[in-house]
Amino acid sequence: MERILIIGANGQIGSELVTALAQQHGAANVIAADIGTDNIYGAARYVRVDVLDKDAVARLIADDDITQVYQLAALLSATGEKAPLKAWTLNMDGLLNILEIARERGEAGKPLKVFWPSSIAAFGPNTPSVSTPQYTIMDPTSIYGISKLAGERLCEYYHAKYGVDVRSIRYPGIISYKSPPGGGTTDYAIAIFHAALRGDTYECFLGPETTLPMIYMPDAIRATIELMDAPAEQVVIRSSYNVAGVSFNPRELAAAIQKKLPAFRIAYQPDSRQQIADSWPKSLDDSRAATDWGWKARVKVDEMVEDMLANVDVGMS
Ligand code: AKB
Repeated sequence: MERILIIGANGQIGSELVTALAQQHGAANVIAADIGTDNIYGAARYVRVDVLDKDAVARLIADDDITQVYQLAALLSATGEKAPLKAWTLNMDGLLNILEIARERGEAGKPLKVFWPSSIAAFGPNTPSVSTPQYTIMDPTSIYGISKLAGERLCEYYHAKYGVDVRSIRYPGIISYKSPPGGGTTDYAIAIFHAALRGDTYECFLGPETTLPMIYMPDAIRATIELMDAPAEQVVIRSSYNVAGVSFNPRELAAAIQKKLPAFRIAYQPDSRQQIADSWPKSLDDSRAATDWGWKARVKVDEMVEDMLANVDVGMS
């Protein structure tokens, strides 16, 4: 029986992962943790804890006999640029605290399986941008991307040196309707749906031809759970796996929305996020995830657009 802790549970991925893991393992075996007082999503027991407080997290893990931790607390790319030191501290020390706890518990005969999200932000301007390989040049330019690349190296190090069973995915931009976007460069692909449903012209902060890898939330959650459920010997890569969903640019996404809402209009006003997006891949080669643990994306753009338009709650935006 698994006992699961999700740190950063009120964020975009956490909010949906809590529900999926509670369904899979039973709500009594899942703890949602975050720094706020509110249990926003309510599918599991909620505990207020800061991932930067290592002793408090270690106590929680010991007291509740936790066997799996999802460490999702982070500042994303756009927010990170506004507070680089805060982003570095949260993103690196948060991960290091969890890896250290996993090392200590492993040495005490109580292994802790860890999931940590990397991102397409770990790549940079000199990375081949089309069908970006699993192993390639990585020269991230945002503080968020630098923290993701460093985090990947830490994950591989803790696995090689201490045998920590840590697993990771380089998430593309994740599109979802249940929680608001969280300060990323790919947020436009969520905000555009809110504007379309409100009947507003969407002013896009990226230019029309800015193609980026994206993934719809159900595929992202399935990838995460499939990786965590894979037998350890199949998880050959312990830095982080490329996982692809779909790739499109704002002009193409707007056109897909216009098929359903012909009156929808988009205008372009690129800001500082354009520079971040320009340094990221356009599409990913995820063949290692396919070969090693059977990953295959399912959701296509038109299906995603239809589902978003049917489910986005404009009251939330
Ligand atoms: C961001 O835009 O910062 C994130 C990411 C791609 O990691 N969505």
